[in-house]
Amino acid sequence: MKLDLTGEWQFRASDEADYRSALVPGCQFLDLMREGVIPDPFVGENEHAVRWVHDKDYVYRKVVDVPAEILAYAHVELVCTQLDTLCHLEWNGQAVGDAENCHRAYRFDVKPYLRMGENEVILTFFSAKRYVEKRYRQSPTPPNCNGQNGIVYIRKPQCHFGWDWGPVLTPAGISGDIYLDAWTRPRPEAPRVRTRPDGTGYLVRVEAAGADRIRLIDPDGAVTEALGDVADFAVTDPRLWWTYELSGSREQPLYTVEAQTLAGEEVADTVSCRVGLRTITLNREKDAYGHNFQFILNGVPLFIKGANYIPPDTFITRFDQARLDAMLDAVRFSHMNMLRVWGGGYYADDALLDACDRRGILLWQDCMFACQAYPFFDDDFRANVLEEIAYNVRRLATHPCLAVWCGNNEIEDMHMAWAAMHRYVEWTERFFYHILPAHIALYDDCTPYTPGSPIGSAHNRDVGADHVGDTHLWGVWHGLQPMTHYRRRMTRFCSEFGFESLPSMRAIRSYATPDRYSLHSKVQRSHQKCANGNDKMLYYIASRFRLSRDIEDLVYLSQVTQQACIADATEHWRRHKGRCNGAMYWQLNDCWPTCSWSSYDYAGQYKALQYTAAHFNAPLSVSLEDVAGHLRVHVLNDLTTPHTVEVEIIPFRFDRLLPAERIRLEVAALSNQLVRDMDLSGMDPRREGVAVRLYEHGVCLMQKTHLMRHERHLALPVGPIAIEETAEDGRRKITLHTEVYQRLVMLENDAAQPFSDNFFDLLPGETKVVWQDAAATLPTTARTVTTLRRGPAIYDVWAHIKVFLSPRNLAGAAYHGRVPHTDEEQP
Ligand code: BMA
Repeated sequence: MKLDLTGEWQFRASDEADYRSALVPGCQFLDLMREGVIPDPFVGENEHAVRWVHDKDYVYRKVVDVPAEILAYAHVELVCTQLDTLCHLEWNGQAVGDAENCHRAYRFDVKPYLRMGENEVILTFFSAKRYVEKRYRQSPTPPNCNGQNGIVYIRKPQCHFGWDWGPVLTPAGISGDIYLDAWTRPRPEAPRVRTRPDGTGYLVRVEAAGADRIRLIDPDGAVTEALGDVADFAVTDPRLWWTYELSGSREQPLYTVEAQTLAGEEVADTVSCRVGLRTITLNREKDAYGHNFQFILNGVPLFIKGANYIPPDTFITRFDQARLDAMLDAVRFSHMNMLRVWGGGYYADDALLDACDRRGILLWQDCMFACQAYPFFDDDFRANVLEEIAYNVRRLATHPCLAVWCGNNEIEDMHMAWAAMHRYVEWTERFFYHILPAHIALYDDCTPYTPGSPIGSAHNRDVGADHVGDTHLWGVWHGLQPMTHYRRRMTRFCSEFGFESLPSMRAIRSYATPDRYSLHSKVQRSHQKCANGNDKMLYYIASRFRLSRDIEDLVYLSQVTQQACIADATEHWRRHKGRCNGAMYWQLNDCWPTCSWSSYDYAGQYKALQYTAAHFNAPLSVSLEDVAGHLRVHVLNDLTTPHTVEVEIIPFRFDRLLPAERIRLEVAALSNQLVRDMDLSGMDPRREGVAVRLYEHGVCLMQKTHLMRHERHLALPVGPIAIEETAEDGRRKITLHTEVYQRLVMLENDAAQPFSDNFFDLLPGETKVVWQDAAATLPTTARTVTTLRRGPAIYDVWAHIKVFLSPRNLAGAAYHGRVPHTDEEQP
């Protein structure tokens, strides 16, 4: 029997006498906001004004009415699925235990302290910030480049202490479920399930200690069952789990496993999980280019297209199913087949895992260690994290979406900084190369493991090299390299690369008033956590466009610059599929409204990148490569079937179309094909371009444009875009028409829902229809490169110079701009 204890609680700072009302799950910040004690920390510069909150301890209290029937059970435990973080628990004034790890559940025996009727439960949360400061004073760790030193001592999302995209707001409280769990008869353990192909079928092996009966229920509800606590099920007609792009279906088939105890004929207890039938491996074999880094799903080599996922809210408990669904709709919209759950936040929670299982999105799961030296030599620390790992591996292992366990984020990348602390380096190797994989294998011996990201050929060897492992490439942005830099990198798998942009105006309006919109205002600067981030953004924008001082123009300019960079790199790596097998940009989402590398902002708005990713990630796609005055047109097919497509190549002047060419071809399964190599030397680079359309069954799948100069050097014509809006089947139909070429058209209106396409070019004479699932109250408007309010030219020049005046930027350029030396001969 369970008694839910979430809902209304009381709380107070430990130095106050009176309780206020609280909501669980939640945290002290949300409760203080609800009670009107603090303003919203996301607004203005409030983040700084509410810092005092971290310094205090908080007491959470609830009076629980315990019914007599619970007392009749032999065992009663208080279960907390997530406590954030340092917590002392009391039941009716008696200490029942302590918690110190936010990444695992805790169970406390409260049976001896229970009484019928009114009971009082008190959880005291101690300041994580003060604790970390104290531990650091006692025993300093190597410096943290992302905020407060010593945060490695606490097992809590490391980004709570600030990151280069996140605020310093350190929540404390009951952030998961909390309930009383009462039972008498022994219950089955959570089933451990292994699935493997067996001839044409699948074998499903289930072990569930303590179970009397195990059942397997197929996706249609047909039940097979076996008595005992171990069962082997032969599935003769398996319905395989695929990513949605390969399944062509929005829902993946899931099988349910139930482990039951029986009382005679009756079922006493059931523990269940959902599984998928699939194999996933990470191929790291030697090949012509070094060593591969390639995910293989059901025998099919994948090109991974995806992004890095950070905690979707600083105050995580308010990220609900509706927001998760909207975010994963964006992931599907942009044809991503994998998300990387980054190591400075939380392990994927059950809602994310279930949704990715259903939708067919793979997850790369980092263990929660990021960018720092952790004290693995400390026995208590190690015991604590191994407990956390065991808990999460058991929780995640049965999920078909789980593609890889990864030891950490960027720890090997940081060793330079620890030169004087050999003990850390030694133990980092011991932990991530030996202890951790052995520990994971105790609970999951099926999922691939990689010690860290990025990874080289061995510990601290070839990290960041192109012939082996995965890479985090920051030559563009942190390294100030030109946006085409990534074309020089032939990485085997790029698990991070990124470019910052401003969030939507919807997000900006949520934290700044119009008089504070300027990038130089204190508010905007406090919503930009990357050192010199705004300067870098302007620097890159000015390399392509003329700058504007208008914030709405800057939102547009930063977003179109971002999408161009990520599109160019991703398409380059996709064109070299087989050698490179994945491009996951940094980062999908935000934890608060901010300027960052995300494509999906905190307000749930798609940036230009989210829209463009729908084209550059599409499994059937056209890619335009410019090489020395030539344009190469490629068709990319990541699907397991051949496709007959038509490619239309349309040269155009900015005021009219020139004669086009249409090519029909069959592109084989899982392959790329070069369709045309065009010499562009006869074209006028300032007034002409080439558009390429990809058709299948007569339907235009996408259109891309190649221009020979950056926008600032083009003689773009100015002309109106006619916009007509009608309602059709409850959706908004937006019809656009133009007589002249329009570059990078951004549609805007006051509805929150995304458009079916945005940030596209319109050719002279083109009519295009865009859909939106919404009823906006104001008409849709279009912004293009020619509608921007250009600032003085000196502004562009200054943007170029200013970036190089910062020693920090120069150091970044030297470090990130290099191409690492490789020990191994490259072919
Ligand atoms: C990466 C990440 C993050 C960071 C991002 C942007 O390398 O792993 O730590 O936020 O770069 O700098």
